[in-house]
Amino acid sequence: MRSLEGSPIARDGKLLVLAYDHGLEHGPTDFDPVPETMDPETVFDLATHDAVTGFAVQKGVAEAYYPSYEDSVNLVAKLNGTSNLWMGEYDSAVNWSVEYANELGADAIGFTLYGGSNHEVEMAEEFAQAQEAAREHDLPAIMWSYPRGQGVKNDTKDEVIAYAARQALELGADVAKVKYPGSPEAMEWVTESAGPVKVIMSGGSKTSDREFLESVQNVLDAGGDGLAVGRNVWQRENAEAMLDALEALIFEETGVDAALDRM
Ligand code: FBP
Repeated sequence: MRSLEGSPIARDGKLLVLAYDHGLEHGPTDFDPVPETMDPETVFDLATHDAVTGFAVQKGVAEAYYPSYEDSVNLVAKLNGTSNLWMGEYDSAVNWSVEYANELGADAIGFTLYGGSNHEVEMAEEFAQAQEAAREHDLPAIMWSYPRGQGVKNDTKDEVIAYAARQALELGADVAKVKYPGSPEAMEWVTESAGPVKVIMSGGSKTSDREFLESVQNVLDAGGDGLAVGRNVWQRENAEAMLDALEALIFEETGVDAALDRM
């Protein structure tokens, strides 16, 4: 495991990764709620907020926009990804190498693993190569650990998410990004399963301000280390205010009510 001490993608040991790979993973309809977010610059500008410790994008967006933001944004190079048009068993194409991500100025790599998919073996082998290359460049590896596919009946069940967190530890990730398992008790089991690996929650589809902040608080209370979030930030008209609230909650430990007052 690589310690995140000294890495810009963590602040006081906590992470707030803003994710913006949805144009590939879901398609442009994700930008409908706030049409300006179709323009990557709009979301890159959000990623300059102090609360954001890393910004996760795919290669093409990084190539086109990161050179203008390299002084103000920490790049998480999301190395694999697949469109929603793919109808086969869950899989994720590796779209760029760690070497190229490093050349573009990446501060960390991001990699999806679909445990339970019929393609799990190939994906784990690809992760092994990426993880070892990341070690050579001293880049932390964040695993989007999402059990899905033929072997997985319920991808939000506590034992499935604890397994996802454990898989991240076993395979050498530094951070595991997992779905919230539904209760603080289940989340505690998930963070214990990950050992020293940092566990961050996947944001999910947009919910109310309070509901979303309470789920983040539950993750922190259960020993989690923050959040990787897309839609729950940039699908809001007041995305900056939500980042203000998340900064209060995650880094200043204010609790939900005081965080809501920042909005
Ligand atoms: P959200 O906070 O919007 O869920 O984004 C996190 C993320 O992991 C993105 O990186 C990715 O594009 C998306 O979720 C995938 O969502 P799903 O596969 O669950 O539909």
